[in-house]
Amino acid sequence: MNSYKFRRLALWLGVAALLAALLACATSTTATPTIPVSEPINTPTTAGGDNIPPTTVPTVPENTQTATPVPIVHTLIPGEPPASALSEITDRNSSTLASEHRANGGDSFTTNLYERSFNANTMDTYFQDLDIIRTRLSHDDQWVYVNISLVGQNPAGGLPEDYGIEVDLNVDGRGDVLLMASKPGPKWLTDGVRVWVDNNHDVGGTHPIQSDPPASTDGYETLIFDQGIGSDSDAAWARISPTDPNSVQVAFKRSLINDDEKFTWGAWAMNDSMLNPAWFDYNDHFTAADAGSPLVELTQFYPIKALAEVDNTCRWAVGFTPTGNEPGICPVPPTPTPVLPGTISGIVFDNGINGGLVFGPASMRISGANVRARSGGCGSPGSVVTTATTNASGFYSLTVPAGTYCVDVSPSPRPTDHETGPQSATVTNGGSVGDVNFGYYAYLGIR
Ligand SMILES: [Ca+2]
Ligand SMILES: [Ca+2]
Ligand SMILES: [Ca+2]
Ligand SMILES: [Ca+2]
Repeated sequence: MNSYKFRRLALWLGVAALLAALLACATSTTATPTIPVSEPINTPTTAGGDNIPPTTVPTVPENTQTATPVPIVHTLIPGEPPASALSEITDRNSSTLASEHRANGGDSFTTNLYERSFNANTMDTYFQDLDIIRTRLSHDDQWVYVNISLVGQNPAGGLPEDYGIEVDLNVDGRGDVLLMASKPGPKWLTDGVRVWVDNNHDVGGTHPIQSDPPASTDGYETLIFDQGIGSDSDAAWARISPTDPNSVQVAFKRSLINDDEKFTWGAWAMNDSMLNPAWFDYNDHFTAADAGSPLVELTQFYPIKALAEVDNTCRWAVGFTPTGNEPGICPVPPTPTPVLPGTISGIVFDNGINGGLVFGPASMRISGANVRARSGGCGSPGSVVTTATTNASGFYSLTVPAGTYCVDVSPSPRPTDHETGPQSATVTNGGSVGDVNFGYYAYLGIR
């Protein structure tokens, strides 16, 4: 081998070695962490019309300076929501009046409540996949699950709109966390799921829930979770319910709301064009005239205009019983007064000969006497409600619901010629009437 050939061989060997080293280097820097997941994550799905590209974290491997997208790795995927709900909300179904181009109630612009599953201005297109009828929230140790049921799927199939919830952690009416999922697919995915918070506490403007436009606020200004990108890549997910094609399910980690156990929440469904976190509350961003109304009786505002293709629910409580005064809370049904038993009590006694009918220290107590309460006053008593037998101290106690009763001792325990007659007693709910005593004595003397 002459020196030229030797130099060329050496050059080729050097280039080959360099290439091998570069290859080894690139392979090692693009290896993804090997935390196992039980199913494919963050792959685009064709079901439900999902056209969201896979979420990637751009990284630049050392030495190569070539951007290699690395799929987000998930370590924890939501499971199945617990069977029992902690909190449920029903919402108006507007399909019944959709042919009349109007909502079935349930819309109150002034209090941030919308029932607008229609197109703007004409309201001649009704969107059943934007019409919430029921929502339920449950949680386990790790996750909060919300199921949002719509009237039906999109005519083209699936639920290709934006669905989510708003959480008011301190129950002041000012929403604190907004989670929205766009075009959920059949499996739990973080794709399309975003979470915003309101760090400067101006959602709802001066008066949360109440309308006070024009808004000079930024609403939910901070995006803390963007389709798997955030401090916790597993924080929030969505899917179409595997058991109900008309329901969207969202799941988020309880840590996302600081493991708060007392809050209010409500659900939203809207067209993507209407979702703007800076617009919360929508009745601050729009004026009533601009927004319009889906209620034909509000002739000044009907039909819906700028604020269209939106449905939401009133809010309900988790972890406490609402009083009805919480801002945005659903109507609280009046609590029926609990029915509490009351009592009528007294002593049955014998005052001997000429002893009168007043109970005193010398009275002899009669045990085993049968005391009864009949319904109504003694003017015209009704049937026997309850009876009691006097104890060794002559004492009796009748347990009765609130009402007026005629109380007497029957049969008479003493064959005497003087006795206390039947007595009327009125008992309030849970109240007690005492000293309804019955005495006996025999009269001896000149009549
Ligand atoms: Ca509805
Ligand atoms: Ca709040
Ligand atoms: Ca407001
Ligand atoms: Ca804000």
